[in-house]
Amino acid sequence: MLQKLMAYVRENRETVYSLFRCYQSRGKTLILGSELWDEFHVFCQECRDASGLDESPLADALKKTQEAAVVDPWFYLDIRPSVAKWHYLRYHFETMSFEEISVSEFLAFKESLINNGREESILEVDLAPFERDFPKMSQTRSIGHGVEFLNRKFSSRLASELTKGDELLLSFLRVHGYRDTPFMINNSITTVKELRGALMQAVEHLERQSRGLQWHDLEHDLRVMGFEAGWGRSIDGIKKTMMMLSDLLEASDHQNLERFLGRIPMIFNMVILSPHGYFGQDHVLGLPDTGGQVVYILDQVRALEREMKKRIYNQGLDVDPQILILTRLIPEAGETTCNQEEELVNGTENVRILRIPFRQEDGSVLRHWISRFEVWPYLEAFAKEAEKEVLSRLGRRPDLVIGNYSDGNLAATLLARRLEVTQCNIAHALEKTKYLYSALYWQNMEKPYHFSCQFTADLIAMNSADFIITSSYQEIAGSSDVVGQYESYSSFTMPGLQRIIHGVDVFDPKFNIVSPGADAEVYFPFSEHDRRLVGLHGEIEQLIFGREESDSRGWLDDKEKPIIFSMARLDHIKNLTGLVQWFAESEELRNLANLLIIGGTVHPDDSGDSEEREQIEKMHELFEQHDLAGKVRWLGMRLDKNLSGELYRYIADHKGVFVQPAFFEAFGLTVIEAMASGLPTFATRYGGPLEIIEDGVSGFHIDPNHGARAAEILVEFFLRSLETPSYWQQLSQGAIKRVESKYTWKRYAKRLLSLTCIYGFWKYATNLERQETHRYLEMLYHLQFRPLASSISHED
Ligand code: UDP
Ligand code: LCN
Repeated sequence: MLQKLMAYVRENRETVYSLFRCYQSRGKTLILGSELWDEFHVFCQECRDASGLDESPLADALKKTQEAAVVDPWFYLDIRPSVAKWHYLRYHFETMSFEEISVSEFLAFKESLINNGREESILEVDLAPFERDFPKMSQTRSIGHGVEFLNRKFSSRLASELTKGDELLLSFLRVHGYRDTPFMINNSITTVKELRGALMQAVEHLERQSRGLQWHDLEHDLRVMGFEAGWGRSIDGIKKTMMMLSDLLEASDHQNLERFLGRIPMIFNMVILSPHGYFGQDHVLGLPDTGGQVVYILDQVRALEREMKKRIYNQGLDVDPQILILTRLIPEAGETTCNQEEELVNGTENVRILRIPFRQEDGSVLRHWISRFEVWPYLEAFAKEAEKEVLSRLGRRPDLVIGNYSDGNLAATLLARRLEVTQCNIAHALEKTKYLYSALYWQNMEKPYHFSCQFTADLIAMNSADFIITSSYQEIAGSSDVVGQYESYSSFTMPGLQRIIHGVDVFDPKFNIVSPGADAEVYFPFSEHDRRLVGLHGEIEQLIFGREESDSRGWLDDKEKPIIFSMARLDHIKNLTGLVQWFAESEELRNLANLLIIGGTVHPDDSGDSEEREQIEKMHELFEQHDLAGKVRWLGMRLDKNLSGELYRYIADHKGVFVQPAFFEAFGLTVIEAMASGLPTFATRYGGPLEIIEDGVSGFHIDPNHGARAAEILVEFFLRSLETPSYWQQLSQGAIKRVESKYTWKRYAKRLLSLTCIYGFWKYATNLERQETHRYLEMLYHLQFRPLASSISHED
């Protein structure tokens, strides 16, 4: 692409000059890709000499440009020709030269725009040199499938270095055990040759035994041959695991290796960190900073415990797995249980929420909720206290530490390094792409958001994790026209603080897509009548069709119309007010349907969150401006899961739809909940929903920046469903099938456990340790992050 572009610019000097001048004349120093593109069209129409320009390599490049920066005599561009690939270029107005430049030069130019043309000396962060020998993927379609790549890459290496590979497997078998009990093999097997012989002897022995026998009937004989527990419970299971290993010793094959590793007992307990927000089981969803992450973790631990128990049982062991969720203790916790130190998670045997307070510098406990943007000074002490708690609870190191969101991932980094255990990160939502120019103009946003801390913490945690799981491909590398959330960390600048040359590499095999599910006990199709909670219908009807009361605004006059439903935290990014506005501005839509919104509270004074307060006020303004009472009902309340599950279905009974209008949604649990219930769903095309929904088959994509078009899509759907009632059914079925086939917690738990085993093995067997990177990150933590964090606690 670059060569063709350069040639075009050389051969069409005048047209290119006029076009770039036209951009310059607009007087903006930073121009977004979409603005460049709009302007380009106007130029093509207005300029007589521009024939052929709209199909030229320059048009192609501008279409793929994310951003341009202009200050006379320069015009800088960053072009993203395809997912996760970048080129940086600059044009000189006087010489008309056009050349490729380094990312560092591009970022330095952007800094100079903020610093009034001054060049500054700045810390350049570059992780690339530390990872030079690390295996990386090259194809964009491999992104998010890191484990498959590692398996292919290393198993062939294992096979080519045969004896070394076999010895590795042997020594790996030796490291397993629980407390003082060894698993798999004992000291009587010391060489690969002995292992091969013992396996052959054991399999022959098992073939002579009767089929119903179990490990404890066989353990005496097998122990003499050199085997310990862990191979399986039933005789067939034990034999199968042994034969798998024999096959592997004969010829390494990555699929067999993956299956074999999944059978080795490696995971008995886990620690999950989620410090911010209100982490509780009741009355928390919808509170500030408290949404999908809490739902995700509570469903995740139930599924993980189930799967861990199943695996441990099948491995023939009698160990009860334990999972600890570490969160923040909030003494002034309102009607939530976040002031309790410990809680057993409902529906589990051994999963506990442990709450550890945030402490001030003098050791006193911080008593009230603070926003997720202000947690940074408290995390180090939190992680230290967590470490003590974990070791005393488990009596050993955990097998896996999982961090959640930026703060949990940083705490996980601190904990995993100290305990020397495997670290997994889950971002849920990265803030960086949510706010325009959040890095470049960080200084203007520092007071409310403290992005200096958050983005530094993100960089440290992302690079420190052994593996990262994401809910979608989108999250890592976006799409052909939208930059991925992780990708946005590959290079960026925060003037006056740091210039990130190479921060995160999305081609790193640490990235794996493991999508969450919707709790199938709660969110099931409306057509499953026997399971329905009809007892809740009175309450639901009251919620939907009741009068305006202290926790609601508006009511619905026409009960016959289908309902457009949306439910979310009342954050700016969720754009619930946008949806109300589209609805208000489309007469056709108002004639066809009612609108029901659940989110936040209707009283601004009840909210401690500034963004939420702003949205509440905006919502009231919309009601007044467009006279929405009678057509829109807004419930400022939080529903428990069973009630919301039945509410989705109730709305489906009446041929309603669900809309998720967010400016950006990292994944979107409400989207899969609504779909699992059978609601045709219309969701934002920015983020996870683009991948969850197949447009026109299992729902519809809408663009939150083009509200009128989104309203039209809804109108078209309702009209078509009126004409052909089976159309609604078709979309409803499509939605249900999509969730059943792709988004289940069972699938999630299996995959996460097998990833943990596989990364554990490769970390042991190769130099995946990344020691150099860790040393560099330690410096970044101490010299950059800590002073930034401590400056927050000294703010007035
Ligand atoms: N939720 C809820 N009541 C509310 C708002 C949200 O039960 O008033 C639940 C919703 O059902 C979903 C989660 O909170 O399970 C929100 O997750 P999502 O991924 O959609 O968004 P997030 O809040 O994490 O950004
Ligand atoms: C946070 C978000 O913003 C959502 O998009 C996700 O669905 C949720 O976390 C769970 O991962």
